[in-house]
Amino acid sequence: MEVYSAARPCASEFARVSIRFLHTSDWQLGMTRAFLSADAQARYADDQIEAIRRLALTASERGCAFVVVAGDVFDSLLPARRVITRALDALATFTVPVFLLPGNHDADNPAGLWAPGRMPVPLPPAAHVLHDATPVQVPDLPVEVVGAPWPSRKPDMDLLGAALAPLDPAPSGTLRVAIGHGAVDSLAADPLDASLISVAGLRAAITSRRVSYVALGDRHSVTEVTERVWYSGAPVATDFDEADSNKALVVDLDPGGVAVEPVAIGRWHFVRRHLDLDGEESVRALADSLSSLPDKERTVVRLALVGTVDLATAELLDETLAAGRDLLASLEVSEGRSELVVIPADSDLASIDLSGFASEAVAELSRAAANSGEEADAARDALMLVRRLAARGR
Ligand SMILES: [Mn+2]
Repeated sequence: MEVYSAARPCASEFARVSIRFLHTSDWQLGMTRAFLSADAQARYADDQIEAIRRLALTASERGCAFVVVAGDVFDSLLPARRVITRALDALATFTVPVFLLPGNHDADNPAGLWAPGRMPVPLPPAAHVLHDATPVQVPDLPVEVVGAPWPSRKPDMDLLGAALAPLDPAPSGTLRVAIGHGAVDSLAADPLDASLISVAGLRAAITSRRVSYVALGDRHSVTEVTERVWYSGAPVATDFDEADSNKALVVDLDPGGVAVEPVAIGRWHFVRRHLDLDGEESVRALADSLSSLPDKERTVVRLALVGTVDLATAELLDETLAAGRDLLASLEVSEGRSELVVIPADSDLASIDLSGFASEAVAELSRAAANSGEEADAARDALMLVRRLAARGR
């Protein structure tokens, strides 16, 4: 393959070729999350678009010669028009070539957005969609990229392995960057998945100099598979259990080595806490830990609560959760994982200063509240209401 026209360097110059590029993936544009309120969802969508501009800025500030996006640029096959238009507008801020790979979420097929005529506005000139596995010359650089786009959501083969197998070794002095999407077999949850990427195959491709670096997408956390095979993780966190998202990778590559530096992009956080509540002190500790969270309006919290608490503690918990919901992107108490029992204590009832008929009613409610079931729940709610009314009367 003829890769240059003018000013072709001699072989000894080729040997010194060194290149810096930005590796990102899993933008998941258009993703919606059921647990986000409407305004938090809008903030998330805005931040995903802003992350594209931030990637462009990072590429230019860090002197990256090009950018690879290793799949799942969009979260669905055919996202809303507005999602695409905003994405393309942000893509136009890149000043270097950007190679976009269709992944499992945004597979390249006739029903998808990458099909001819589907884009509501033209792609910016810097953006190149990898529709097949033909090596593509990066303009003006001794670098080729070769991608393995997903034609469907469930391919029955190792697409990246198939893309790299027929390649000749990269011409001397040319660096070749492979771009793939999907789980590698060494980290797979399902070892029988036919689409798994063979790590042995990638190692063989690197050893035989068919490729110098493999840029992967699919895992949303920065993950080193081998020295020259990395997942970049998502630039904006998408879910719980992502150990290291909100990043992209600045990659320095030369024939002799590679240096990979994760850089911060996004600011969304997904936090899970399991708490054993036993009194007001434990709820105050929860309140403190919620109020010390950074980026609250971009933080999703899911609590699992267990323990036995009195009415005063349950009231404080309700207030704490209400305040948390005002500030956080989302605050949920996981129903399946929570087992919080509210049992009125004598101290709860002592604060209710009632006499006669009303006092007998409270005593009856408190007996009912000690049981379990719907009636007991109603009795506890009634007691909390009485406590609030009594407190207001004081
Ligand atoms: Mn993904």
